[in-house]
Amino acid sequence: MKYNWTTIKEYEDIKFEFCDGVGKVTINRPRVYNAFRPQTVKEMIDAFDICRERQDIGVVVLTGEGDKAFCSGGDQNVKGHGGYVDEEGVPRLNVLDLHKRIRSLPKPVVAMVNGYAIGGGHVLHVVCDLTVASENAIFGQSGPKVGSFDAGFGSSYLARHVGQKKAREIWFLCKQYSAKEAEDMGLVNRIVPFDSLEEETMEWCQIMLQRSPMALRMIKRGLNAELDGQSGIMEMAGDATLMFYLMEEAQEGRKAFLEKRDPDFKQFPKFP
Ligand code: S0N
Repeated sequence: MKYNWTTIKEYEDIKFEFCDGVGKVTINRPRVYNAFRPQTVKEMIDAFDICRERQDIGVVVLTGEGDKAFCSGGDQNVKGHGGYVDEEGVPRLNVLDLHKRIRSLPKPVVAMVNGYAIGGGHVLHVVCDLTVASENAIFGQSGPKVGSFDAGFGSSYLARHVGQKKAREIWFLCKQYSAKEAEDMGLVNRIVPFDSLEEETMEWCQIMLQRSPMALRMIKRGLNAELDGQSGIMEMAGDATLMFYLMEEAQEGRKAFLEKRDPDFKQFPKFP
């Protein structure tokens, strides 16, 4: 099935499109197997910020262009002293900011893995909420082979998916794993033939779009909070405040202040 994707915003390194409640971010650097440079990451961060703001986007899909790679991690051509060097010559590791954006986005993010998810590209799918992969997808970390590592979400959150022993194996050996192996170790939610990848992913998105957005948001917050310490609690607490602001009880406090009277909180139930 073909989807009627419309462009949300034009970028140099990514495509950013919309269809039926779904925002799709596609890393568009197939010549380097969708490796990211600082510019790519900057554009993805911008697209994810737009996804956060737009009311008509309920779910975000992250993918790579073509049938070879989802993402092959940091672009080795621009790796310099202290990070990946941008146009101004500044070395950056701004992909970490993207990880935080994906994790704190109050909407589900689905990695649609269409080929290699390697190195920092593997970390990107690990950070997403769900992974739908094509049969030709290949997963793995390569850091210790090429002189990098991600001791953040790429390790600790990975271990939550696959367990400590397997996470250490993935990082220490830098082997590559088939889609089936990745599914067996809990890294992938669903595998489909390459030709059905977008259709299946969109089906999953449409199911989530039928669900309560606030319920999905709070589940994501709760699952994150367990791992994210004080910042995870802060995000969940922020949403609790948001919901409180929607209640008459909170509105009574504000109204009383503006009307220069004592608030009447006695009228509100004390749930057991
Ligand atoms: C993906 C691999 C296994 C595919 O192998 P295959 O099929 O043999 O194809 P190739 O001929 O190797 O590749 C095709 C063309 O694509 C280019 N290319 C592939 N990957 C990259 C890349 N990462 N950067 C630049 N170019 C790439 C090839 O050069 C080739 O081009 P031509 O035809 O012109 O020669 C295989 O390609 C592979 O192993 N790729 C490298 C994977 C890798 O090691 N990636 C980097 C790992 N490190 C990171 O990602 C660090 C990320 C990071 O910044 C970070 C920092 C702090 C905290 C967290 C992170 C994080 O996110 O991890």
